Amino acid sequence: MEEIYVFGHKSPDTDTICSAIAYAKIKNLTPARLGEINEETKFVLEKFCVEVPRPIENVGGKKVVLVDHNEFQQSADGIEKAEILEVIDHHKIKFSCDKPVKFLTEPLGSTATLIAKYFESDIEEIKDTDEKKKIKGLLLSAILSDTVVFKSPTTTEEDKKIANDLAKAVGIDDIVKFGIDIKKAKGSIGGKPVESIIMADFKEFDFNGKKVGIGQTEIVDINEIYEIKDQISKFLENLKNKNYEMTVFVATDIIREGSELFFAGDKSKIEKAFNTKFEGNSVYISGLMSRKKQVVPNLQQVF
Ligand SMILES: [Mn+2]
Repeated sequence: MEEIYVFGHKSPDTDTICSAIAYAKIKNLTPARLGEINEETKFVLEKFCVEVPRPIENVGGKKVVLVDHNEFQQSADGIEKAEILEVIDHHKIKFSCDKPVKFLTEPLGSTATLIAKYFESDIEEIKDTDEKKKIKGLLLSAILSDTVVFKSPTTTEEDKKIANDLAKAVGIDDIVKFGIDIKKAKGSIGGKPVESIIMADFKEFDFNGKKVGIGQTEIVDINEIYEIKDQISKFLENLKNKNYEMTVFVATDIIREGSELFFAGDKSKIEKAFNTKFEGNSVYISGLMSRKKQVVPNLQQVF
């Protein structure tokens, strides 16, 4: 039988990887990834004894299911020539396809929430209890990761309810502690090259024909970022000059619940987008947690 590949976006995060694996297990498909997994995802896969999905490069001519993304810019090479069977996603929609496609979307905190919600009965029907526990553990981890342990403004009551049900099923009593453990697994950024800190979770957007790149990292101590402030600004500037109208980096302190926002590009645009003054190339914005819900729409509006 011809293989059907399930994968999420480039620079994969925990929601992308775990949603791909979980959906593949539920529907007997082949999970795949676009790029290396991060430390946080590695922690989750090890915790539930699940293998890292195989990498996939060009998907031209292949049958595919997209999870956790729908923009071709964030997808695999050759996606224009792939046969897209399904999309399951919680991001803004920028998708078109010349054939009918199954498209499942809701503004929930994670793709994993959508999978847990709409495929609950398929999951319950799985006979192998070990396999069922793995699926639920992965979905739980992805929800906690993508909602930043329910602190992100993208979090809904449904995310919380579904996560709590999943936690019960896999035997995790303290869901918040488990969530912080997942986030901490990303580890300290100390000593890591600036490039890997910024590019580990980096997405490209097309705002009115202008290419904007936005990276994000989540940390438990923002001071680590202040120590490498100048290097970050320099890297963003070089990156912008190569390929972008603007580059942005969002360093989110998950304990303080705010972000230091860095940029390279037109200062008046970003000041207008966030209605704030930048000292140099960055500013701390309290309550800023979500690229998808806060950074992207604000920037898109000024472009
Ligand atoms: Mn997601």
